[in-house]
Amino acid sequence: MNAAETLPAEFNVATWFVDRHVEDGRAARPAFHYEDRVLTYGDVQDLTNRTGNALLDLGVRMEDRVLVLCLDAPEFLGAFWGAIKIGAVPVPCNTLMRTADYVYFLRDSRAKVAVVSAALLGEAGPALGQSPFLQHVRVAGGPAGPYHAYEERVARASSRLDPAPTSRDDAAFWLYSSGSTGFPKGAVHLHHDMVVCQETYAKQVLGLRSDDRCYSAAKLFFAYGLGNAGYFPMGAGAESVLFPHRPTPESVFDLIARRRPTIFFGVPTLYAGMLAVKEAERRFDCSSLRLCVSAGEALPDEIYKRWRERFGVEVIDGIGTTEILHIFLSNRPGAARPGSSGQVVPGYEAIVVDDDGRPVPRGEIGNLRVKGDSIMAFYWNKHEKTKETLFGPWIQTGDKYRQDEDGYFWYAGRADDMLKVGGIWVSPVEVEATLVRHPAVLEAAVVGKEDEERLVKPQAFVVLHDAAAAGPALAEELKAFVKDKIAPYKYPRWIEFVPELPKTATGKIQRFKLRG
Ligand code: 3UK
Repeated sequence: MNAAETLPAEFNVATWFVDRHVEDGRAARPAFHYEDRVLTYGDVQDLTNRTGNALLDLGVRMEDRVLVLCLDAPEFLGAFWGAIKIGAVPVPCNTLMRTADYVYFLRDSRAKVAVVSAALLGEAGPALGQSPFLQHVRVAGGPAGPYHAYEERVARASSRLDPAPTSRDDAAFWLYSSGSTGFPKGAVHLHHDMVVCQETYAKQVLGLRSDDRCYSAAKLFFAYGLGNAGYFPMGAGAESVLFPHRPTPESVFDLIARRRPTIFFGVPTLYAGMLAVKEAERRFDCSSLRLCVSAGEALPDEIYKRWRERFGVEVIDGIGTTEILHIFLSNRPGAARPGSSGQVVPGYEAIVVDDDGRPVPRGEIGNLRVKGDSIMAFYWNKHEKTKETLFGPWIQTGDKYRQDEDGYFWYAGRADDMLKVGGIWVSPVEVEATLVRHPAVLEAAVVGKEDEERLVKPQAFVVLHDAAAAGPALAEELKAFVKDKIAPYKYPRWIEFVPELPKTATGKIQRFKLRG
């Protein structure tokens, strides 16, 4: 699908996902279920318009960035769509990060305004004074501390707002993506990108309809969750269940039983955790589900099989990336090859190439390249990274893949050292750099190791200043040390003390020699 052929040159994507439903008479239909509230499509438009006006009042103009540090809650929807409707650029960010990460996001994006959920102020608060660009903070969903309350300002703003005359190719929003070295990269997405994902994956693979109800354990700030729980159900005029808390296996089952979604979106680690809940199929009514989706890392075929046996519904695995915005290779309901990432989603093209960019013979492993009109325009202020990633209309994802005779794609690892842990990026370099901040540690190397579910978790090999200090107590101390210093999900689940690390002649750690 090419947006230049299907969308008008002047196009504001908020009119497509928000205003269209009200214009077509669906204002009273439920859109979002949040705690014990229901937001109708009319409410979403009202929130969008009021937030847009509140941002205009603060001096936010077209192309200005607005940091969205929000839980899956109404303020996320208001800030995201309100900013887009005035032609500004919302930048949702990961709510699991630490203060230093938020300082970076604020400075790199040069956001003028930040909308922050109150529950995140503890970690984000110290960052808010450290950006020369940030002028205003609005705090939502609880005590605003020294800042103004989002809800109060929104209630005072007008509910009438005309969309800014953006082009279909204007920047609409950014999403940060972590790399193996260096800081996260802001992937710049355009006004047409979400429409492309809606028309391809959501419509043609999920077959999303207005009578569907989506629930995504992956949060809205992830590219995966933003589609699953945000613009996909909105595009279809369907319903979405928002859950602002941590998705544990029990809480997710409970929500499915109470809220009765038709489609559930998870990551392999969560499916494994849910399968470990005894008697879950008897304790929780999951009969509302017509389809389950997995992405973020490869879904082991065992999990696919056990889930179908116990819950009578398929989990279809598909691969997406932040840069491509959503899923471009996917299994189809009823035609899955468990263990594979499925076939190309209609509207995209995918090829496997060698290191010179030439297609490899079918069945051979190479680098995955994808073409489609939802691919980011570029990485913000990362010109070299952009050039390493984009090749004309193609993008190289950094994944190794092989395609079988029937067109199914099989994941064969990463081209870099990056790890996907519970569906979220972990850079070994960052974990290593954190370990060596501990006074007992001389050097460290971090690699991925499969757990008993065949899902990758970080493992650290550590060289100590004093080898005699090695032992379970220090291992636990180092795990706690990492959890305390960087986003906790990055901590090494296993620590091996070793006398030295394998290195090249130039002193570079050879991580591949440590992989089990
Ligand atoms: C890996 C998979 C094997 C792969 C994502 C939108 O995960 C998403 O985006 P990220 O930028 O990570 C992308 C990378 O994750 N990956 C994702 N899914 C799979 N590997 N099988 C899979 N099914 O390395 C890819 O390059 O965080 C974004 C929509 C869905 C998503 N999963």
